[in-house]
Amino acid sequence: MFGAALATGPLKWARERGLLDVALHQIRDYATDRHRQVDDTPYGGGQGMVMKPDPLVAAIEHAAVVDRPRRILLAPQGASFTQARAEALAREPSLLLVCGRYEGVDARVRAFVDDELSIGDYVLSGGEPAALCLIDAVARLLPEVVGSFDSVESDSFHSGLLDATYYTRPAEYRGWTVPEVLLSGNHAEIARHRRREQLRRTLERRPDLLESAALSSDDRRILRELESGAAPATPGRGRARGRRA
Ligand code: 9D3
Repeated sequence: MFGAALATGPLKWARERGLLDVALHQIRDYATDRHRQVDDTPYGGGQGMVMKPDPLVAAIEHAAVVDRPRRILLAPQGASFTQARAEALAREPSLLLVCGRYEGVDARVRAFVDDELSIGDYVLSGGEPAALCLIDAVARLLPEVVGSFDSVESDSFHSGLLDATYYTRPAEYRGWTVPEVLLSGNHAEIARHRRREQLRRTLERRPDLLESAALSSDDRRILRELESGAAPATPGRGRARGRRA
């Protein structure tokens, strides 16, 4: 599951340059019984299986000996993994990501980790895809990994707003046009247009983000204007507006 993801794009690039090192440990390798069993039936009954503490903690302790990593259990009941968490984890010299399977892990394993994190409110079949999301989000914040510091700075979630809309050639595609202002070459106008688009989309799609976004007094004025439904001077935004007759 990890092979292709770690061998593609920025993760591959970072590993080739020694900026990122990922070691994989197979929990079953730490099982000591004849059947190499890592799971068992839950005390108290119920369906499904629970990961036994012993092979899992043995794996954690084996993996943790060298560089004293921050130990993170990926779990549906964990705290939300956010961009702020990614930024904090990117400052850690080393991370140990523990991936569970089955219905969950024996509750006593929690005493052997520092944090429990979830990537969102949906059900995965294990912690591995969540660990890959975490690795991707954290690795791209490492110094020198993403080409320019600028592109990280301007990312959505840095400002706390959604991205503006983007367009590339052709200027007209199947009757759909590009907002005039983007073709104008007027960079101040373009910056204003993009900020307005960010605010408009965030208000429309993720109003919850506005509560913690870094907003200027100009932004607040634009938001009041958008909320009052005042027709903005924003060509090309919808089908009716942007499409040629
Ligand atoms: C909350 C669902 N549980 C009760 C029905 C069972 C359960 C489902 C899926 C227990 C573990 C799992 C496996 N998921 C993860 O290990 C997991 C996860 C996820 O499912 N969603 C979001 N983030 C994460 S991080 C690890």
